[in-house]
Amino acid sequence: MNGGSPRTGAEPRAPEPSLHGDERIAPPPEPTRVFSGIQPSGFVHVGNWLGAVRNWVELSTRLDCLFCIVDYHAVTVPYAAAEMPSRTFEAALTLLACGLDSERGILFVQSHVPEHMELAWVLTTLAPMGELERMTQFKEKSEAYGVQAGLFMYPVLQAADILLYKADGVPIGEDQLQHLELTREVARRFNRAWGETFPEPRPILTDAPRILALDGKGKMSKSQPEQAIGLLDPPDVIRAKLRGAFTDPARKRRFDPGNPDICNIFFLHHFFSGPEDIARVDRDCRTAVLGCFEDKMNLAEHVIDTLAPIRERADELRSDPARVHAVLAGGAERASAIARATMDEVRRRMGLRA
Ligand code: AQP
Repeated sequence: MNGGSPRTGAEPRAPEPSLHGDERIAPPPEPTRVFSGIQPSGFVHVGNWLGAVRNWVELSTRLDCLFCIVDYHAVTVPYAAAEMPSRTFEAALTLLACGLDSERGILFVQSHVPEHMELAWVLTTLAPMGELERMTQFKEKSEAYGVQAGLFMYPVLQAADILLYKADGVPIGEDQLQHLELTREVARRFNRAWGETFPEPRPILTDAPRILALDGKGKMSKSQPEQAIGLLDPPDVIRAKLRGAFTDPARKRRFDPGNPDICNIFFLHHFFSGPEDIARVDRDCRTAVLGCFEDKMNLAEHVIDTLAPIRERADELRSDPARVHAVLAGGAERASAIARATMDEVRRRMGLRA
């Protein structure tokens, strides 16, 4: 099969309930403004796409949306300065190739709008230290890169990103829920201290809130590129990566029956393969008619076909880099107008620059 949007056959996982129990009874109202971000810390992968970006594209067709390449977040881990411009460009190009568009929503780069930093500083005065210390990402990244205040303050900057635009809907993957809960807490604290200013943003999750890495260990992420399928990976790279991917760990020999319910490859089929294929894989894996290798190569072709339109649009855009830069310049201008108005209000409420 192919096509730009993933197939979801049998639902692999129900969308997470929203943060308030009572919202399970009545669905929450549609958000009025949506904000989300992606780090230019490597290539955009199918985890980003299934967990967030395809939702951004859909939401941008009907809501007021801002999407941000959060480069100041990406500087919290070691990187080469010479690579940052191309990473940022590639992130923008990939998002546009996925279907974002300057006509529908604002796409911009965080460092082009300095008010993000200004609001982040204000919010540090309201962010609870205990909660920042408990953040899973802070603990994991501190272990990998050493403890520093940038990693510690990361969720505060994220709160500033969202609140600067008074967004009330944030389409993210499951890994960001903890950070968003902090944003909600900071918004409440600001409103209590300085008067009603910010909405409490809600998460918007897809039916794939957590895509696992190809080795099945942890989530697919940009910091492990060999365990992630890039949206722009060439077909041979996708085949090679899937060839080495983990399946049902209990299936040791070719004629052992497999259990698709615990197989990461079967989970991925739900987003790339048609319902008939999914049913066939489910049946033939359990009876060992289908081997893991053959199944992975079958999935690879579906992934390649599904991502083909994104790759084609990316190739077109690459031949016209000025278009990508123009979208980002226009986006920064439009985002800045909103950001300046919010900061004027924040300063006024706080008695600053009176
Ligand atoms: N594996 C995933 N499954 C579902 N959603 C995911 N997202 C990230 N990984 C998955 C969502 O994608 C958006 C952008 O997140 P990001 O820029 O933080 O992506 P990353 O790949 O996790 O990049 P990092 O942080 O540079 O990699 P690590 O974590 O290895 O350091 C978010 O909405 C995120 O939830």
